Amino acid sequence: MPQLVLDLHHTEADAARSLRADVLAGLAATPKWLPPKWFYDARGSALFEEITRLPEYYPTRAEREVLEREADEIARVTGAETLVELGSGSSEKTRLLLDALHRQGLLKRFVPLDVSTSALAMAASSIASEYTDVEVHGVVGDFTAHLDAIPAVPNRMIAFLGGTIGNLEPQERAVFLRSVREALEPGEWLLLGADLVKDPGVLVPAYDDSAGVTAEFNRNVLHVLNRELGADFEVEQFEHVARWNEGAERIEMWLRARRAMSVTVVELGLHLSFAEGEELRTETSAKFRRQGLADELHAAGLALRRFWTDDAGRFSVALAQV
Ligand code: AVJ
Repeated sequence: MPQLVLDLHHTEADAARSLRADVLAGLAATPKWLPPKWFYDARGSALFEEITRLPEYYPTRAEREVLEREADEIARVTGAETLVELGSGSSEKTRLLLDALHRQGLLKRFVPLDVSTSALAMAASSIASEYTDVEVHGVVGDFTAHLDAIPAVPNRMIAFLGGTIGNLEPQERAVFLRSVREALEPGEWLLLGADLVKDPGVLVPAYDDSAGVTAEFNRNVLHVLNRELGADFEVEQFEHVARWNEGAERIEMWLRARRAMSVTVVELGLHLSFAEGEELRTETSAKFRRQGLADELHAAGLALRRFWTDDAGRFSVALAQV
């Protein structure tokens, strides 16, 4: 029987508290906004999986191309014995890394960290049953708060894939990268997937697909608020908007009120109104350049050692060392 351990640093009650705080702060602001982490209930996670298979959404395929090509090199350069994965997700790309580390006789331990207990338990148990000689130590936690819960064992690599780093604001990114640096010992590694700046003619359709899946994904956050907080958003009265913010070099997703509306959030005692055409920001997805990433890593005490992109130069995987 493989060894499987789960540590809880984040409960349903913590999640409920932080949802309330986020909604109170975001819906009181001008313009209104919500953090993208609340997209991912069961339906939102399924919609995101569907997004990763859309013809317009290149990041998942581009990152997989890099990992397929470079996984052995990543294992050779890092010599990592423990792979820590932040936001463990579907773990299909994780397997490329686990396999490479395993082939080279390095892999001792896998540490998936995710806010969702159910997603984590599923990922952890399927890896534990497939890699029977590997210890699986799952951590239920928030990657912006619980990196200190990563077990203190030698030769670790933290993988943060998918481009999720882009969801953080520059200041949040600086704090996050610092906390990665602080969780690691000198010589240990960060493997970072980051989407790159490119033609808005490619970027915008990736966030506004012709099948309308991203539109459903975007509106899903309102379903989450209706269910979790007793809100009464008329979800279909909000139109999906994706636009490229040239100055900030980021994609933004918004929900635009088709007409004037009032909304009550019963559990927060909150009444709000939307003017016709008013927009609520639901996600920012920053896009990067090699030098900017190197600078941000350096500012956090991390040195960029390798930098790869897919053949089309759309998406990057960076390997940095403390
Ligand atoms: C999972 C945060 C990387 O920003 O591309 C996909 C989420 N949003 N389509 C991204 C997302 C709209 C995705 N990340």
